[in-house]
Amino acid sequence: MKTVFSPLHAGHADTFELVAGELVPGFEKPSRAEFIRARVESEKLGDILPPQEHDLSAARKVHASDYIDFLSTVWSQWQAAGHTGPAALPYVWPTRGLRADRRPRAIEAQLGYYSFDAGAPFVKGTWEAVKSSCDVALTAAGLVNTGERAAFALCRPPGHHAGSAFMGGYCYINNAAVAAQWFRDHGAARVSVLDIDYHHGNGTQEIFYSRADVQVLNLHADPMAEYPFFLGHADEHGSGAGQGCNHNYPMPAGTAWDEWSLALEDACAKIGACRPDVVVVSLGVDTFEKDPISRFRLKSSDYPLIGKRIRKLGLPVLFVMEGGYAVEEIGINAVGVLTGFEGR
Ligand code: SP5
Ligand code: ZN
Repeated sequence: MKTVFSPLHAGHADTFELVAGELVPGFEKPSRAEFIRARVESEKLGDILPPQEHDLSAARKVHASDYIDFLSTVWSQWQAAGHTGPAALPYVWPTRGLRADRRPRAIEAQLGYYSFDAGAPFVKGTWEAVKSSCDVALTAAGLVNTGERAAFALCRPPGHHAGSAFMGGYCYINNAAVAAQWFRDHGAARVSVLDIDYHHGNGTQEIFYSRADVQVLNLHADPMAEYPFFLGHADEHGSGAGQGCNHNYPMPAGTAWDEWSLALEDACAKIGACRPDVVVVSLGVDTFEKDPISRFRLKSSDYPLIGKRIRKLGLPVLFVMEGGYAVEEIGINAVGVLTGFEGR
């Protein structure tokens, strides 16, 4: 299987996030992508290709155009405002009781207007990394569309928490959603997005919630107890034309392969029933037992079994990298899914 990777991810570095009332170095750091790339090489998964540059029209099909414009100008606006902090972060949001129909000029306010948490920091190289991550997904989608059985988009930063007009949870552009839409626009009648990251892919769900042409399935930690908290319950089935096309599998802390694999089995049956032309897998490996911010208990030996089950669908597959923060093992686990898919 071919991998698409961009070195531009590395400019999104030295970020910060709030953990338990303290600003700490971001868990979503450059070494994540480097460990995965190294494992792709050492396992001889296949060629590693640079992304082709795409314009932003594909991203604008799932994101509001003003949101994409905002992302591309955050850093220059932040600089122009004279801010000197190490990262641009929001601290105020138009929640219930405030007005969301007016977008203030101040960059501090725009950061809150276009986000749902303080988990998507901006530094100097963030936009270039975000743009390249989207290019990586689109380039890998192109490989699948021209006959590859599967491809690996080694995206960084990740994307599944980003919605039509908001960032959050380390995510800016929803790479998997952009790719799913791209498949729709390039011959696929139906697409399934299977999200196996530990956290619910609230952005992907929001983007496709009322659509029948993109099925969305999420296996994740129960939002009653875990981030992103405000979406991802089992009773969210889609709306309007999309009724019945969204499936959530919230699971408790401590979930291991025996239970997790039952959810995967059910999700795969629903994908089979949908008969999509292609499957996009939002591949997070923060379900790992040693993940520093998560509470599932998958083992490294479980990841190839995930790939093996996805292979059994008998469909073209685009793997899009999402989360995973146990940096030492992230390559073993992510590439384990891919070698499992390839039957080795
Ligand atoms: C793509 C992805 O996996 N995004 C995850 C965003 C999670 N943000 C909330 C992190 C909460 C961290 N809690 C730390 C507990 C440390 N013991
Ligand atoms: Zn995650």
